[in-house]
Amino acid sequence: MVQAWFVDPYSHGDPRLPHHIFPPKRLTPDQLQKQCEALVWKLNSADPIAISTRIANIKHERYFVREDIVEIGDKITLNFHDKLAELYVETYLKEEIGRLILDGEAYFDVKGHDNEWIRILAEPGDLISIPMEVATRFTTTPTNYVKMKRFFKKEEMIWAIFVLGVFTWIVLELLQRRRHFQL
Ligand code: KMT
Repeated sequence: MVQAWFVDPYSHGDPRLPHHIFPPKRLTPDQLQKQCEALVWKLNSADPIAISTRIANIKHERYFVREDIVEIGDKITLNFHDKLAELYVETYLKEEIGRLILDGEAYFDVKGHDNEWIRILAEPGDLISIPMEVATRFTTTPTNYVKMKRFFKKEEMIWAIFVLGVFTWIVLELLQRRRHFQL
């Protein structure tokens, strides 16, 4: 089961530590979904075909059409600690994003309906989908490294611009031909 728990609002140390409240209060995936709409899946089958099928089903269910791979780490990211501080600032997504952890570890914090932070531990094989317009922030764990595949609902803007460009060109060409025949 993907691990999630309530964050202690009075604990202000290193964000990469777990920051459990005392005693710890954990959430099941169902409770997590009720509290903050985040969806989680543990893809831990030994069978790679079963995993690909589950990913394909989740992509289909959530309408994920585009994906990329990102990684962040103290050995590969320039100004790693500044970047981490930037990613820990509360933000709101413009669209739902799914993230499948490929390597390393991270925490995704999501604000629940009662305005308290909930921390999701993201480990290899975990797929976490955070909805749009929900407060969220990110940090690695003290392992200082994570690699993940992200899933998006929208095609990249560049494709939209390309398609619009081709469409405009076709319309202009047709108009020009029409004018040519009318002369
Ligand atoms: C994101 O989408 O920016 C993240 O998941 C943060 C970590 S990877 C740069």
